[in-house]
Amino acid sequence: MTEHKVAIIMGSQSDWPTMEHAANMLDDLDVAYEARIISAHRTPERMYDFAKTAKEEGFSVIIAGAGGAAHLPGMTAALTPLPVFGVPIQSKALSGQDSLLSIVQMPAGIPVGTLAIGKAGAINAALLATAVLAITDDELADRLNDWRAANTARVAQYPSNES
Ligand code: RP5
Repeated sequence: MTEHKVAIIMGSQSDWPTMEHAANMLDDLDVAYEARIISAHRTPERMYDFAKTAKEEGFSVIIAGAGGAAHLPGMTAALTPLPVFGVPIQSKALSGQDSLLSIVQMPAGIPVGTLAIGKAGAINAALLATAVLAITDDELADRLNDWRAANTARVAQYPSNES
C-alpha cells in the first residue's frame, strides 16, 4: 500500500460543519488526512507556508473549502504541484454562488477541480481525492468500489411512505 495523506484546508472555523463531511467520508474509506484552518485573507503567510511545503510534508491531494470571495483553493493551487479540489461553502449573502464562481473561474494554467456547493461538494471532494489515490493503491481501490456498491444498494427500487 502506498503512503498518502489528504489535506483538508478551509478558510474559517465556520467552514468546518461543511468540510467535516469530507473528513467523515475519508474516515469511512480509511484514508489518512489532516484538517487545518488556513485563510487566504487572514493568514496569507500560513497559506504560503502550507502550500509550498505540502508535498514534502507527505500530502498527495488537497481539498480546499472556502466561502465568499473564495481565494484559498486557487491561491493554494498556484503554490503547489499537488492536485487541488475546491469546495464552495454555502455563504449567507449569496448562498454560495459567490464561492462557486470564485473557485471555478480559474484562468487557464492553474487548475482547481471544483465541486458542488456545500455538503455534496465536500463529500464528492473526498471521493474524488480517494479515486486519485486509488490509481496507485489496489486496496484503496477495493474499498472505494465497496463503498460505491453499498451506495448503489441503498437505493430502493420503489418509493415508500415511511420517512
Ligand atoms: C471565508 O470567509 C471562509 O472560507 C468562510 O467561508 C467565510 C466567512 O468566514 P467567517 O467570517 O465565518 O470566519 O474566508
